[in-house]
Order: sequence, then C-alpha cells, then structure tokens
Amino acid sequence: MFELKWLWQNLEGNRARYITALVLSVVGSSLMIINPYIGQRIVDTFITGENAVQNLTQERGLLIMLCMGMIGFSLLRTGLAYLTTMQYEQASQNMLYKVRIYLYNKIQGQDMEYYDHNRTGDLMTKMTGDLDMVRHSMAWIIKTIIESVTIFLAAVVYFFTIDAVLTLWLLVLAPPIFIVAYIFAKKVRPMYIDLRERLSQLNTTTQENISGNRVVKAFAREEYEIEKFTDKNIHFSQANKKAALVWLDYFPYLETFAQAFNVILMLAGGYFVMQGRITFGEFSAFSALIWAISNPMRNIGIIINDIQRFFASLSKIVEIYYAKPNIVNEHKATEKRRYEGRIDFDHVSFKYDGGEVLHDISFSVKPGETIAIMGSTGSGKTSLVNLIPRFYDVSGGQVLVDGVDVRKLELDELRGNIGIATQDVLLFSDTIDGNIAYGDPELPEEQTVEYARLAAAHDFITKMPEGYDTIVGERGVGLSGGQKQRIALSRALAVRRPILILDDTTSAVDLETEEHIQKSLRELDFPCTKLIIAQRVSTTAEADRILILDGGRLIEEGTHAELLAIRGYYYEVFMLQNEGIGRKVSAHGQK
Ligand code: M5T
Ligand code: MG
Repeated sequence: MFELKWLWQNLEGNRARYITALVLSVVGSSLMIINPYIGQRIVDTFITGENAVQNLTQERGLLIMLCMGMIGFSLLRTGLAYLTTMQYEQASQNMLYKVRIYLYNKIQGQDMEYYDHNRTGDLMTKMTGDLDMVRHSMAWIIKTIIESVTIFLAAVVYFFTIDAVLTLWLLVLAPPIFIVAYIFAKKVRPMYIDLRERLSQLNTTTQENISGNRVVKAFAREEYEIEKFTDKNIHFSQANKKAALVWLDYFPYLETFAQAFNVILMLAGGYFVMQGRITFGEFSAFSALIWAISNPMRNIGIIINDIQRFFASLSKIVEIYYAKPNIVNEHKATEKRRYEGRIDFDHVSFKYDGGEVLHDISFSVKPGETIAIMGSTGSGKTSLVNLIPRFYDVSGGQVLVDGVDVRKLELDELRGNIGIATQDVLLFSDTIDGNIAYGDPELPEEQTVEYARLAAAHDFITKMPEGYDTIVGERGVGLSGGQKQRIALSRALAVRRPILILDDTTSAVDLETEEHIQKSLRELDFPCTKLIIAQRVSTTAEADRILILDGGRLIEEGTHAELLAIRGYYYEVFMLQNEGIGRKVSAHGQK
C-alpha cells in the first residue's frame, strides 16, 4: 500500500474532485436499480396484477407518471455519467501533470551512477507509457470497479428485499467465480511484468538505434539492426499474445458461470412465480437486473488484467519516485562563493561497479597552476577529474577543493566554480551562440565571440551559413570532431570559472590550432586553475606540472624537464612523438 501513497499525495488539490467522482460513481450506479423497480410496479399494477384492466383505465395518471419517471431517471443517469467521467478525467489528468513534473525533476536530480545503470529507453517508457497506465487506472479502472461493486451490491440488496431464497440461489455462483478470478489473477500477473519489461527493451533498442544511426550506416549493419528490432518486436508481441490468451483459458468458465445466473433465475424464479411466492412483476425486476450481477462477474477478467498492468507500471514508477541519489544537489538559493581554485587529492581511491580504477592518488594543485594529466588509455584520467565536480564520490581518501572535502561543499556552488569540457562532446540542438552561452544565458554577444576566438572557433563559425545563429546538435548542421571540441571549449571558458577541466579537448584539432588555444589558455583574463588531460607532449610541455597515470596509479609527477630527466613513461612518450616529428621533417628535407 506504501506504493499507493504517492498517488494520494499527488492528488492534492484534486482530492475533492476525485472523491466527488467516486461518490457520483456510487450514486449513479445505485440509480440503476430504480428503473427495474418502476418496471416491476408497472407490470404488477397494469399488466399482470389482479386489477390490471381496471387500473389501466382508472389510474392512467400513475402509469404516465411511472413511464415519465423511467425516462427521467434514464436522462438523470446519463447526465450523472457525463459529470462523473469529467471529474475522473480532470482529477487524473491534473495528477498526471504533477507527477510528470515531479518525476522529471527526480530524474534530473539523479547522479551519474544512476545514468550509468538506467537505459534511456526504459526511462522514456516510465515517463510515458507507465505514467499513462497509472492515470488510466485512476480514471477508468477505479471507476469500473466502484461501479461494478455498487451495482452488484445494490442489486443484491434489492433482490433480498424481494426474495431472500431466490437471491441466495443466485449467489451460489459467486464463490466459484471468485476462485477462478483469483487463480487467473495470480497467473497473469508475472506475464504483465514480463510484458512491461519487453516493451522497455523494445523502446531501448529503438532509441539506441536512432541515436546510433551513423554507426549503423557506417558498418552497413541496417539489416542486423532490423533483425534485432524484429526480434524484440516478436518477443513483445508474443508476450502480449500470451497475456491475452491466458484470459481465454479462464474466459469459458467465467462466461458459463455468468450464463448460469440466467438459468437459475429461469428455473428457480419461474418455479417461485408459479408457486405465487413472488409476483410476475418481481420476477421481471429480477430478470431486468440479473445483468447487474452477472456483468461484474464477466468484467472481472478485464478488471484483473488492467489491475495487473497497473501494478507492473506502478512498480516501475515507484522506482523513480523513491529513487535516492547518493550525491544530492540541493540547489540551495544561497549566495555562491567564488573559490580560489586549490585542489588536493588525498590518498584517493575510486571504484565503479567493476572494480577499483584509481588507487591511492595524492597530489596538490595551487590556485592558478596548470596541470597536465597524461597516461595510456583506460588509465583513469577521466575518472580522476570526474571526482572534482563530484560526478562520482571517492571510495577512499578525499578530494578537497579550497581545502574542503568536496562532499561537504554545496554541490551547486562547487559545480558553479568549475568549467568543464568533457571528453565526449555533447552539443544541444540549439544555435552555436546558445551552445557557447549555455552556462550563462545572459552572456553578451561580443563575449560569445570573444570566447569563440580564444577557442579558435570564431573563424569556422563565421564561415557557416548563419554564423553564430547556425543550429547545431542533433537536428542541426553537422560539425567536425575538432569543431565540436572547440565549441565545447568556448562553452567551458565562457563561464569564467576558477577551475577549468579540459578532458582531451584538443585531441582532434591540428597542431597549429592547438598552439593558438594554448596561447589563449595562458592568457585568460581571469584567475584559473587548469587541469588539462592531453596526449601530446606539445601540450603537456607547457604545463606547470605533469601527472602521469598508469593503471589507476600516479606513477610520475613533475615538470617537463624533471620528467624527461627521470627517463620514465613521459620520456618514452616524448621520444616516440618526437621521433615521429623528426621523421616527417627529414622526409620534407629530402623532397
Ligand atoms: C578508467 C573503467 C574503464 C577503465 C577505467 C567511465 C568508466 C570507466 N570504467 C568503468 O568501469 N566504468 C565507467 O563508467 O575505468 O577509465 P577512464 O577514467 O575513462 O580512463 P581514461 O580517461 O584514462 O581513458 P581515455 O581512453 O579517455 O584516455 O578501465 O574500463
Ligand atoms: Mg578519458
């Protein structure tokens, strides 16, 4: 039931409306028995009663009134049904709107680890299909249940006032129906959970395929992808059929029981009429209302199906609803300080699910220093810098910024002090201008241009069809890898933060451009500590210090000259890269 609490909480503001809807449902369905009652009066007074002929002439007024009553109540019920549905719809739509915002915020508030573990397609399914299933349940399933139960009870009570024995005869059928329904519910539940999972897989495959379409085309793997999709589609479709077909196994029993109501009524009711136990009018009331008992029994299967789907979706939404990130950004609206930009790693170790990737790392960076980080691929460079903005938390030791453990700093403030260009560049579907000014939408245009210049991006931007107003990103024009990197660099510079992290940001630009960028970085007009992950000695040589990572360990640390002197990893890289340059030069010389 804890799972349902949040639904009630989110009905706030619409609770009165929702309760009104429930009450209207009860009232509207209770009214169902009025017309059969009037019918019973008409039959007994004007058709089969002892004085029927006499009454027809003398009490014509009553007959007309009863007939008008029947029409009146039918209209009333229709009106009520309209009102009721409207209340359900509005209350549930309003609730859905609220929950959707809440869930969206919740997903935004999750830490990186959450995104490592959750598939986009699955999250999308939760935000769309599952949410709608819950709304559908709040409006339609609850309505159907309430109305079925009310009609059923009203009819039973009414039947009892007419003849208890006949009613009991009819109710003999109820227990077996409930048993069948219960077995069915148990059987079909896991199927809907499975179905839900397959839908999410289908969505994940679709989403991955669309966002990865370039790779698919590059490897001419369309057919494979179509097969993969078809496979998921078949599974989904099969799961759907299986769940639907299981109903067919139970349907004959339920249907037979439902039909049996009529048979019992005919036999027992007919017998009672002949005996004079009940009047013909009462018998007609029974037969007019027998559906009120048999229909809910028939609907039980549909209701159970929907309830199981509801629970399958519910549990998925609850997963997001109550998800608690380990790293929480509270977005406190306090004054944000500007840091000096000191960074210390104090015996830091770090692990992902797979195992430890950083071991006992210690180093310090003074404000304003430029540190280059180098190391073979997979050595842990990205993981290391990710600890500074607290994308992940350390598993041992501590990372300090301005002398304070980052876990004790306010996250908005911490991240608000860091400009970062991540290794895989993501640009939004927006103008170039909008992308550069992403961190500071107020940025004046001259400044955007200024930072684009520093990042050596201005020239190519002005050559684009619409300059800074060119839309890039997913649905915009394509950019080269190096162009993207330079826009990402402009974006990171434009926020003017005291700590700047560049993860392989110049790997795709030519040496000349890189030189331009380095010059810009040296001459930034704001105080800034720089951590630059790079593979080229030409970049690292300029740094105040160089850190060399290998297999998650810090193996060398020092200036360019110092590291060359110890003839370790750095020296080897230096030789390798210079040999290359040497060869090129000599090749030129020969020409
Ligand atoms: C360091 C592992 C990865 C590697 C090591 C991002 C990520 C990495 N790893 C995980 O297990 N899970 C993850 O989500 O961690 O990875 P890195 O820090 O990304 O290495 P790098 O930045 O030095 O490499 P590169 O290629 O960017 O130069 O063993 O398997
Ligand atoms: Mg990396």
